[in-house]
Amino acid sequence: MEKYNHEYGADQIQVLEGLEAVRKRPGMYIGSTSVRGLHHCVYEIVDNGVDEALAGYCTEINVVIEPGNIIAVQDNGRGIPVEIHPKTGISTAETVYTVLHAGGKFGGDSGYKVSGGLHGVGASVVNALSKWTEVTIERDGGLYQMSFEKGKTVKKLEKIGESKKTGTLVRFLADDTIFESLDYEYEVLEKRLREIAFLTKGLKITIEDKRDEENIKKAEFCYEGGLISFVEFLNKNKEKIHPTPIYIEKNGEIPVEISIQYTTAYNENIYTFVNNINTVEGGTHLEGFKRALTKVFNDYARSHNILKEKDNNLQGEDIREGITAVVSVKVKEPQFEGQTKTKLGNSEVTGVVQSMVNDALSTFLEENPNIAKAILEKCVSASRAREAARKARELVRKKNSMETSTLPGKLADCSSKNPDECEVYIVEGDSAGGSAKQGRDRKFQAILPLWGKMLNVEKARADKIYGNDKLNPVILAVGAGIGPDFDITKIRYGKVIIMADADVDGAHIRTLLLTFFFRYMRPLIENGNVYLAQPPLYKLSKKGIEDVYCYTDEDLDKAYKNLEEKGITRDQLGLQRYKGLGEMNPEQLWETTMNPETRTLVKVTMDDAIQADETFSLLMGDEVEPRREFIKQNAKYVKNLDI
Ligand code: 1YM
Repeated sequence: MEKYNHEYGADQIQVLEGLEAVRKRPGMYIGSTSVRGLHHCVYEIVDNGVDEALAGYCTEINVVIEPGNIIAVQDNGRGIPVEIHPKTGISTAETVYTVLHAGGKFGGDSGYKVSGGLHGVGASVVNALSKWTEVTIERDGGLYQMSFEKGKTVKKLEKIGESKKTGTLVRFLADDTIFESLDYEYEVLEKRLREIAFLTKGLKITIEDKRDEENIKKAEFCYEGGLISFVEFLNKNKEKIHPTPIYIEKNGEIPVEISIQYTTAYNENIYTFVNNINTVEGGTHLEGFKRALTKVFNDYARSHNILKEKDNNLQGEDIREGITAVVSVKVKEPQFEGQTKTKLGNSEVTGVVQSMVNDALSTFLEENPNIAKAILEKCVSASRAREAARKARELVRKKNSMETSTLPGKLADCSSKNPDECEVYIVEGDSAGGSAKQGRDRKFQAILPLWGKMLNVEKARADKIYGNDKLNPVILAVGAGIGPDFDITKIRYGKVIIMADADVDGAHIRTLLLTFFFRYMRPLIENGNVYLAQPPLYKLSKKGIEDVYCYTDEDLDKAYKNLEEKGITRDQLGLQRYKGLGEMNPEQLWETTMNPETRTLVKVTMDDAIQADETFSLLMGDEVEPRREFIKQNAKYVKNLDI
């Protein structure tokens, strides 16, 4: 066995100071110490395997969540180099795991790294933020291992056996004194790994959650179609305008890869990635794509007489109606801007994407006139609908401004007129609305009951939304207009609270309202004005003790245990399960769900809204199977699936 000798030299002391800095200010390196940051650690390690795949040496990455929230990531690449690194005097592998920002710089002849986490940090940061890390490398016929605690080497890289294979296995336990929680969400990791598989054509990625041995979850992703498969996946429940997604790519200085497919939906879904990172806030690549799209389709429409001389040009939004697209670019030195650092700032990218799409897409359209015609028909009808929507909006605006004093008939308004202290509960159903009206504090709480079948925002264009009799009360009550006219400074309530049953119908109405706010009153969500009320699921009662309300099944278990400790057994307790808000009397509703002193409100984030928007087409689509599946996964307490 060979062992690398070492003494702490000046370099090593610097290393320790570097890792100490990571532990002192983890947020600076990993974004946050919430579950988001926790998941980020997994991505950092996976990214090293993805880089190896992009370099052409790795075909498979396996991720396992082991019992105790230990993460194991294994790839079948070349294995991290094991020889002594000339600069640090320790093995390259140890260098990668202990020197901040080591990454590819130590990698010798490999090109630039295109994958890589949001914050450009790597293995050493994950190592610094872990209770322990263990790295096993198969390379050059040997099996090597090293381990660390809180980033410090406790076992130097050592050859522990022979191996004919090559690859790297990293296992780590994130430090629970740094992260708020170690509860990895399987679904979140699964979604991201699927995304990486789509973006890395041919790479096989597996995930397995072994934490609960009675409920082991696993998935395997490998897409030979790359972005085409991605778009097919995104559109799987939608009606398509052309059967196969369009695919264009260019492998220049800044490689660009794009896939596009139009559907009969009315919204646009453009996902953009830079070095495999989802740039949720868009940026220069998206800008270039949109500009080219608008130009190519207008040029085509003019030259093929679909737009006559007297016609106005189609607008960008007309051309993006119903589009699903994925834009993926690789940039050597990406600059990330924006609130969540997910907006590409490199200005040189706009022109590169724009000219590539100009060339490739116009060629595609010339070669596929039937597809071009089908898409342009949709664009032209979108442009007519936009004009109709503008007129409808104007009508609503006129009508609403003439009737400023006429609030919706069903609204029970509050007496205060100060938006900062006012809140409106949007309540599902008349009976719950009745209880809420009686139970509220009428000084600052308004109640707006909704009833009947809501408009399906997914299947209606903007012109049908303005003036719709189910949505108009919401628009009037909020009081700040809609769509491009929405003015956040005019909102009548600082809190818009959705109060719906904890069942399938409730989930449905919540998703629907969130989608509506997301698409037509987005600043309301961005500004943090939208909330979800949390009505209890159960009540435990017994003469002589105060009622105990439980909001989840876990709450109920805890409550039983607490009461047992006080000598009260289960069979002494009455259990009421609330099937709906309507079953609560006004006092109960006030106490559990409306009283600011005792209630829990969940603030809706943009992430929630995006999720709702994505869920929406699933829930509202014509196909029953995905809807049943969604509801099974999201409404565990629903016993009879009557859908
Ligand atoms: C499960 C995590 O880290 N795989 C991995 C990492 C490296 C290599 C191969 C690699 C890279 C290069 C040459 C190169 C890394 N090497 C380095 C460094 N999987 C995982 N697989 N040979 C092997 O980039 O030239 C950093 S990461 F710096 F040592 F080269």
